[in-house]
Order: sequence, then structure tokens, then C-alpha cells
Amino acid sequence: MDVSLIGAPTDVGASVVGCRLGPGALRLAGIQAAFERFGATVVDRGDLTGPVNPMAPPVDGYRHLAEVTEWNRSVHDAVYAEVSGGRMPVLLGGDHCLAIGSVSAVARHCREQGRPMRLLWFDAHADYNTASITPSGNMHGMPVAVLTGNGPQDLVELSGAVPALATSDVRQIGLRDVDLGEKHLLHEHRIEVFDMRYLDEVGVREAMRMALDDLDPDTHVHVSLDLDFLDDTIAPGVGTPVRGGPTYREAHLCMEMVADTGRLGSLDIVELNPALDVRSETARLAVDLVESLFGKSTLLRVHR
Ligand code: 5AB
Ligand code: MN
Ligand code: MN
Ligand code: MN
Repeated sequence: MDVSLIGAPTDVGASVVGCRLGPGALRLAGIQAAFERFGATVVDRGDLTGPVNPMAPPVDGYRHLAEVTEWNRSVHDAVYAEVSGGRMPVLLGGDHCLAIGSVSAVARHCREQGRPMRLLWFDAHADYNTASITPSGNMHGMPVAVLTGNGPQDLVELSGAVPALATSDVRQIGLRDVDLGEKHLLHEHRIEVFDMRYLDEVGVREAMRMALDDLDPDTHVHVSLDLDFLDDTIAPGVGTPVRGGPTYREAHLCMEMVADTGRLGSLDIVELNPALDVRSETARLAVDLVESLFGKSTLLRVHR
């Protein structure tokens, strides 16, 4: 597997700043070596550049729409170049608005190839807000809505088709902080959500089995990993921490089960906020999870 690292050092989509430091912190924590330990060949494409965070209030329901659009165009182009060249793009965020660009690029590629796609959205939040229901105007709370066709035109059209992906291609895992307006929309649009209550009731294994069912042999799986998916006690270095998330082992099991499909094609690691991290714990945990995603737990021989 040929992996390409793409840094996007910005927090234009958030109101808590610090995610702009994410790519550097992930590199320092050894992200490249983690891929290499499990047989990947890695090229680090360095960091994209884009507008600074204007720290401005929202306008018509969107904070920093012009800047968010510009960053996502860059992310889209960089991710598309890698994935269409047969490589696995890994986006080092940055805040989660950047998944609009990365997932749009992957969706464009899959459409061109006639391949199905599955988006696995690991997050404490649904990121399904629109301009009319957002409580904050922060665009890192909107990417799933934009990707499925609800949002500002330039971003909704980024993949070259509207919507970039069907609601039936999305699985959300780990949710536990969903705004009331989002709940109504998720329900209305029938998005498949495996929230924390569901994980508690049926267990991570069964929930992941369901999230990964019916994969075609050539389905491209995209993992969008918002680090606030993890319980806040093990991942303090995020801008919007939420209690009651998966434990260390539960999170690893999620990644291990994705690895077992053999279909991982692209990855976002987002929302790391090194300014809020404690001794790089969260960055190092992200690196551990990457190892599981690349098959760390797969034994060559099972002794019975
Ligand atoms: B994240 C909130 N729903 O829209 C909003 O971290 C939080 O990418 C969004 O999941 C969190 O502002 C966005 C309250
Ligand atoms: Mn998110
Ligand atoms: Mn989140
Ligand atoms: Mn966040």
C-alpha cells in the first residue's frame, strides 16, 4: 500500500482554535513510522497552505465560508491527485470541515471508477448542521450535511456531482452530542447512526459488524476519524471533548474491524488540538489507532 500524507494546518471551520497545529503534532508522534511498521510505503506531501483564520462571527449561518471553501478546494485537489494515482490519501487535519474536500475527492474518484463507496464517520458529533439550524455557525459541524447535498453551493458541488454521496453510503459511529435540529434531519434522511447508546446496548463488535455489512468486493472505504470520537479522558487534545465515548480498547476494535475488511482506501485524522493536549497523549493515541487500522492485531499464526 502506498500512503500519501497531506497536512492541512487550519482551524477555519472551528471557533476553538488550535487544530491548525494538528499536522505537526501527528508527525512528531510518529504517524509516518506507524504506517511503515505495517508494510506501507509513505510519502509525506507536506502541508497545504490557505487563508488565515479571520476569527470572525458567522454571516448568514456560516462562519468563515470563503476561507472554508478555499481550504476545501485545496484539500479536494490534493486528495484527488493521490487517490486517482492509486495511492491512499491520509489527511492530517486540521478541523473536520476539511472532510468536505477529502470525501468529495474520494467520491469523485469512486464515481469515475464506478466503484461503491462507504463513509465511516467516527465522531461524538453528527456534523449534520445546516445554516438554518446550526447553533454556532462553525462549519466543522456541517460536513456530513454538505457531502449529502445540504449546504453552500460551492462546497456541495465540489465533487462534480450533487450530492457527493448518498445518505445510504454513510455510517456514523460513536455519536453522543447531537443538536436537536440535527436529530430531526438525521431521522428524516434516514442516516444510519450507531450512537453511544447503541454501542452500549449491542456492543462495539455488533455495531461495527452492521456498519460494515454489505460491502462489495470493490467498495472503497473512507474513514473520517474525528478524535473527539474517543472518550475525553483518553483524548483530551480536542476542541470539543464529550464524555462517555469509547474506551481505548473499544476504539481499537473499531479500527481492527475496518482493517479486517481489507478495503480501507482513504483516511482523515482530524480535530486534534495540540494546544489542549496533555503530553501529546491524544496525538500518540491517534498514531496507535492508525496501527490497528493497518492490521496490527492481525496474527500471522493463531496458537490454539
Ligand atoms: B466536530 C456542534 N454540533 O455544530 C456545532 O468536532 C458541535 O467536527 C460541532 O464534530 C462539532 O457547533 C464539530 C455544537
Ligand atoms: Mn467532527
Ligand atoms: Mn466531533
Ligand atoms: Mn471537534
